[in-house]
Amino acid sequence: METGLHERDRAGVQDFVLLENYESEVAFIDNLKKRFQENLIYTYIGQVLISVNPYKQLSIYSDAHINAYRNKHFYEMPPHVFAVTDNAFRSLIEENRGQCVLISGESGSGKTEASKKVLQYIAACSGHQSTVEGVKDKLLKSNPVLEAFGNAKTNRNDNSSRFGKYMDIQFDYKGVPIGGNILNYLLEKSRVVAQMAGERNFHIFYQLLAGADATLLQELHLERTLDSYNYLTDGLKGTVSSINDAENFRQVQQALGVIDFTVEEQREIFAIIGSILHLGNVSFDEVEGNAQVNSRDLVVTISRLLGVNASELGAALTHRTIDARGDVVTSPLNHELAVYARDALAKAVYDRMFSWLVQRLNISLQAKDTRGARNNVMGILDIYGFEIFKTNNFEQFCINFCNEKLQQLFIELTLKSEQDEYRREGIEWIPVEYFDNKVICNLIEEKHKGIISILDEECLRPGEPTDRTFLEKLTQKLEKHDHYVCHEKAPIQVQKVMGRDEFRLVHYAGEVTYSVNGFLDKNNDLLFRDLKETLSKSGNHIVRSCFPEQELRSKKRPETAITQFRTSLNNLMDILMCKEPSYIRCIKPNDLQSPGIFNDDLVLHQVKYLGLMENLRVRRAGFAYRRSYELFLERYKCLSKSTWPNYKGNGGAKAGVQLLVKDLGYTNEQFKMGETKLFIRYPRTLFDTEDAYQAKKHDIASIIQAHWKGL
Ligand code: AD9
Ligand code: MG
Repeated sequence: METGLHERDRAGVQDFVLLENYESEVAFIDNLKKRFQENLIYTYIGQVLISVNPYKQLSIYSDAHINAYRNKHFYEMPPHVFAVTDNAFRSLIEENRGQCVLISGESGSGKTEASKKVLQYIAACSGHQSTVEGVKDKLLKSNPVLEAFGNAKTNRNDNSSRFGKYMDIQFDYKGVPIGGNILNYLLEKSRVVAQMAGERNFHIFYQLLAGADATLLQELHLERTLDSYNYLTDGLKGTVSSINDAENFRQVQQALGVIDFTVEEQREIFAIIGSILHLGNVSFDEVEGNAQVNSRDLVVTISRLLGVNASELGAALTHRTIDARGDVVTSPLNHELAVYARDALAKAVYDRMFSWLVQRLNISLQAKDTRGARNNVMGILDIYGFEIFKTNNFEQFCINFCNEKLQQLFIELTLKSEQDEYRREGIEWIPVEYFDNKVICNLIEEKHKGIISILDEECLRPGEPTDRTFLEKLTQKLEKHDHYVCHEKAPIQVQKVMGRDEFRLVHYAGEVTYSVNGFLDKNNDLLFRDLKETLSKSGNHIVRSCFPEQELRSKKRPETAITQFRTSLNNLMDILMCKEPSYIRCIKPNDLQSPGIFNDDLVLHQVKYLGLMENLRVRRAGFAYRRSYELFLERYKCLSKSTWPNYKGNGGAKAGVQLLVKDLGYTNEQFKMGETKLFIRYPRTLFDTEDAYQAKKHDIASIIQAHWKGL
């Protein structure tokens, strides 16, 4: 662990604000690297925590570490996720201000691990009561369950979250956790039916096959061999060395028990997972253009597991009924459409079951007594980072849109609010330029004009809309936009690598080329009515509640996938906007998931798009630290005769601080007096004051000790 506040040579600086050459990217990377090599993975920019994934277990998360960070002021201890959490937690309890911890970074950078550390700290430090232990246990145990169903091995991360998660923890006025609530965002359900080379389906499928006992497997008609299931054979066949599926399955079962899932509910969940594995093996023959199910037995097995009628399921997999204003027509599907219907069924069942699971967790986490819980909420956001792949699809479009929104929030809450604070406090200073990505958010989501509106319009248009006609409309309407690049207008070198079915967006974090293939289908997210109807009558309670009958009766067209996503994101922004944010920016040091390797280029790219240089410039241009007069005076009053033991003059804390800083020898350049706060330009000044305070405290303690000894 770092020893002193300003040990800086070997270990670099622990707050970038202290960096001499703060405008240099090279110096920035160098500092991160120096620290990484010393296993110091955390560094601040003011209050923002930067975390570099060490890809190895460090002994910095023990109970002793938790205790060391408890109730300490932010900069008294080396940077740590515990310090950020402690700071947020204390603001929550002492000032009654709702908090949120926003964790961002690209895939594999350590967001989910960071979110678990936040939770670990909260569970250890918040109030204890026997009923509360239940709440804490449930909050902690929700993680393995969500990870089993929502995470998968990708080429970037063996435990990649394939959904976005926002978790609220509710506290009573004493700081005792009394409940929680989880919101889930856009599960990558296409993974259920197909995976890229080297990747896997969601963990739970492998866990079930490896960890279930013989009786459960028999009940589900499953065998342990992974090769038997088409939905598992696309990508990486088999197991992953870093993952123990069987052990994880036991943990999931145990966790489900703690979160009060009944035996029946657990049985139904695994029946659904089993049914999906079998569904992937259903194949079709085509006779005179009509699809026919190849194996009746398989359909019977699936129907038993899903609790539906076998012949009805067989018919629904090969037919489609359309209700056009009262004219009900049923027609057979061809082979291609039957495969489409089967996969759509697997995806829909899995996706809705996942949302059901979250809802069910929420019921279990619900606070029993919400008196006094108002405002006392701490949120933790762990959401997918910006993605640039070789081929980028609808999913990347949604994920990157989400990141634009979060960047917008970061600007609103950090860069803009920092500058607003100076204005409000009447502090003179020169504003810093930064790129405001609102223009890109608008390009995507503006009503009638943005990409989302154009996509939805095309999805709803009668006639024969296709991905290509969508692309044409996009280009027609947006070709003049600075952040939209179409094939025809692209610079020659870009054109060379861009297909005719692609468009490019200039995101704040870099340029991304999207292939329009599949945009319409994925946005329509169509599950044929026949299948919905069959499921709505299921004897499996979970399935039945996921496919309610009302949905069939509703005349309204269901909202498109992207519109649902936009609405849920905007709701999230509203939730976050009214809270005080803490930021954890995660960085991935290499692409190999290996310890000890620090790839400068890779890190620089992330530093740039996370906007860390801008963040530092704003922080440096202004004042590194600020404190309300009351807090500053209370802590350091012992350092001046004029304020010790109490300041008795007129003019309140502000006047007291004025005398105090004069006695401390602060120069005019080092500080400014705002309306309600003292602003200190360099952390060094504050460190010196803090050192003087520590020495004084020590002196006072020695005097008292000597006094008692002498008695
Ligand atoms: V993704 O967007 O969900 O694909 P994350 O969540 O950013 O991604 P994650 O937290 O899952 O990444 O971290 C990836 C792996 O890095 C973990 O499984 C750990 O093996 C490793 N890791 C991350 N943070 C730490 C840490 N603080 N200490 C040790 C870590 N290992
Ligand atoms: Mg994650």
